Amino acid sequence: MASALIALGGNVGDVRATFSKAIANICGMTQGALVARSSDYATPPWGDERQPPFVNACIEIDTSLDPHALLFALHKIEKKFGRDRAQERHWGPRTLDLDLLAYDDVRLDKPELTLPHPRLFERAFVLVPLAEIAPERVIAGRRVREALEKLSTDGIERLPELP
Ligand code: A4P
Ligand code: MG
Repeated sequence: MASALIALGGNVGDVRATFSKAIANICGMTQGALVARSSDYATPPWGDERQPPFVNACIEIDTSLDPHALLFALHKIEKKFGRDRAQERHWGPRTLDLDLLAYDDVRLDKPELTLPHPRLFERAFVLVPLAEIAPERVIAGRRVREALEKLSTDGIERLPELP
């Protein structure tokens, strides 16, 4: 079994409900066991500010799929929850974005799959939820908690648990 860290994001529709269903699908489709799930966070849009705020979260799963098969499953789940890559713009609004942040200590440098995720350390909307579930994890030589200390977390708010 390998440990995979996955970031969830979205800003179209009932994103928190989508996350709950998507996480159940991720565990089902990836033969994965949920190890940890962060809180949901409301986050200001990054990259392209002309869009509504996002909800972001991170999970850790144990999975027997290899990294490519795991990413393929994540893309299928994005599509199932209404993501249409043909209709969207880069960094623009979407129902569900699933990024593979890290897979054990695997390093890959392919356009279709780069591991660890190349923009992970620039993004407080990823590191805040990740630091909640894996503060001491070292990814590409950097400890998650310390990487987060370098970023501004302005405007990021932890959302209360859903009833
Ligand atoms: N790809 C390569 N490596 C990976 C990996 N480790 N995980 C490839 C996932 N995908 C990977 O992905 C584009 C291609 O990257 C895929 O075909 C995949 O094979 P994408 O998710 O369609 O790309 P994107 O979303 O347009 O770009 P990018 O850079 O992944 O950006 P984001 O972060 O996904 O952009 N602001 C806030 N607050 N919260 C957000 O969640 N998200 C975005 C979307 C913009 N601003 C945001 C948020
Ligand atoms: Mg993405």
